[in-house]
Amino acid sequence: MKIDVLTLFPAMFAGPLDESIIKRARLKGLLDLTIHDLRNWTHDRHRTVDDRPFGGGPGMLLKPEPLFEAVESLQREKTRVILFSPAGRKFDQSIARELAQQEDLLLITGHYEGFDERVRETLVDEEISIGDYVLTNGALPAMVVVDAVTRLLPGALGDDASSHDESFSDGLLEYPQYTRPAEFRRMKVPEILLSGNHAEIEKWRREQAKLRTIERRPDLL
Ligand code: 4GT
Repeated sequence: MKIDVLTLFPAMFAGPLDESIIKRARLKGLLDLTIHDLRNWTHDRHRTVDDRPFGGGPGMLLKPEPLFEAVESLQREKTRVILFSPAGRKFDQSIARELAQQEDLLLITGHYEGFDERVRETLVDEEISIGDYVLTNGALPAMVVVDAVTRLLPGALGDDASSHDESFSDGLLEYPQYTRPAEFRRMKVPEILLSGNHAEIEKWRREQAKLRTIERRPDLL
């Protein structure tokens, strides 16, 4: 899968996407990720990307020209163009699954107070929010989406983790898990997990997952 990111802060992306599973997916060629500096599509001496809103009011907006030129130069036949903003569709695992099916994503991250509305109207296929809170810019949301999507690409996870994900996509929270030692500071691992009875362990885990979901996230049920 190819993902292009348009940002004013390319340096923010160094680090988080160069570690662990994402790093491996890139090395394996599963993910072809390129970070682009939006200022590369400006033409003035100051590389201006923002301007004041018509009608007055506080703050600055991303002006349309660099964004249009950038998207037009980067987009290919099947590119899905995604804009990050608090006004977007709320990101979740089903959107991640849907995006993981695409060949080509172009992620636009904002800054300042937002975008010229014409960007939304004609340049963008879909607007996504990662949750109901306000951030200084869209770089972190873009990284969240790249991470969630990349781990779903076939071959990105080890076999253990991917089959686990499968069994957990029943929409429940994770059941409690333990590793050694069986007793730690007088806290004991539930007896059932040490029993070797796999049918009973499965049953216990499903029960625990349900209880936890009812208690913490009834909205998921
Ligand atoms: C929050 C989100 C987002 C921002 C979110 C344009 C000005 C948007 C700054 C940017 N805040 N972007 N995508 N919850 N802030 O997804």
